[in-house]
Amino acid sequence: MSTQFPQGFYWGTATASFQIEGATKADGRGESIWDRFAATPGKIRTGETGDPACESYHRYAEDIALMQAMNLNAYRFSIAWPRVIPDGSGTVNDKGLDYYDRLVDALLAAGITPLVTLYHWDLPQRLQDEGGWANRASIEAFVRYADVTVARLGDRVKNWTTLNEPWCVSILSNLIGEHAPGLSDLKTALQVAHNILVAHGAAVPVIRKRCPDAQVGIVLNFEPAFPVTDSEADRRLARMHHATFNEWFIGPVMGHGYPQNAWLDYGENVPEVLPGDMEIIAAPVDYLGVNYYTRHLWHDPSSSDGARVLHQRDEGNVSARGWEIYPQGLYDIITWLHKTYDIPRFLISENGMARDDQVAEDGAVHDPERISYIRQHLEVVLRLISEHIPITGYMCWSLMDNFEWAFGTSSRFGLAYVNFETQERFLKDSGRWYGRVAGANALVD
Ligand code: IFM
Repeated sequence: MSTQFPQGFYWGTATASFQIEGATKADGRGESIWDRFAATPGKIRTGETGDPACESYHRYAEDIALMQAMNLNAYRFSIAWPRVIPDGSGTVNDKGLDYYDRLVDALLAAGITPLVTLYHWDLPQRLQDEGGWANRASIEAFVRYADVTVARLGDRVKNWTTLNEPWCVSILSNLIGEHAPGLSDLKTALQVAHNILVAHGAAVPVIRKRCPDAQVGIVLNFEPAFPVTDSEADRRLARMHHATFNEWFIGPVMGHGYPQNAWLDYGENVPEVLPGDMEIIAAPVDYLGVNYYTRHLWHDPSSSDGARVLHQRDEGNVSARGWEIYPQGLYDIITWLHKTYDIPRFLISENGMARDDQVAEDGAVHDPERISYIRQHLEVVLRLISEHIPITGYMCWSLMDNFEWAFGTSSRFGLAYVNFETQERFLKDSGRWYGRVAGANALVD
């Protein structure tokens, strides 16, 4: 198999506004649900807030220099809605948009294509006070925010993603409660999941109208699920994970609706769906962003007596987050998506590894496990491309260590190391290696 990637392949990294920008009160930015959540004692493992994060609001030129040092030709980042419309639905804050103007111009001047995500979780707090995504008013507010933002940047930004990981926005944030706003209610979570998909679908034509030559898509996170044994209980758990985690989001977006098994299982908690919603959600997209990190194994010990073991977690092969490293899962997910849905193009919009990085005596960060992780996943990408599946690029999560949500700065994913005391950033071994790969447009040693 060739180690060469197609010409024009996007080599990049991904970040999100709240995770890197800092400056949470600068230039009229409003409060987001993550400001409120992070300021609540006990919510963030290391007790940090979004300030200073990586101070990218002021240090974006340093970030771009890192990208240039890695020969990257694309950058996936998100826009902070509360910078653009501080209370979510009221006055537009030009100073917030000015920041993204500067960032986009600097990226283009460096030969780096901006891939912009409109919503990576920093909902304006005022909208949450009015019910958040469970309130349909947020849909309208999001569409207006998308319109305003694309109107300003659409002359230069041609790649637009509506949302990042609606599973996290809904289930992780409103049922599991690990993310802002930190609720624990299934009915709310499912209504959030539905409304945010409607917001995605409603924004797609608005983005196209403002930017007729735009490529518009959505980013979903996927996890293939496997039963540990061949017991019916384990198989059912794996099936339901697939339905609720994967199909629940991609199904409606691609016009297949919600998976019936999960819909029945959710019983009276299913969301209210208004006439026309499913058609809105299924607005045609140009690409699907796939975020992939790990697989999920399911086991019910109480009903697996005598059952044959099918899949076992490889305990010696996990990241610092405890996520099993399973590159084959990326192959499984993309081939399943390709066969099941009519998806024009794929972008690997996130993939990367948390590691307990330490600065060595020689002043460098040696992270061979991360290199191996990325290499194995890039081998899968090459295999998929050789099977004629259109994959346009690979965005490593992440450009640099950053504010990893409930884990604060304790969970490092960066290709660049960040000293959070001094804000000094420099490439780890993985960043240098990734730069050689991007420069050669091929999987090199
Ligand atoms: O940091 C997150 C990112 O914001 C969304 N996808 C997963 C990453 C690692 O947890």
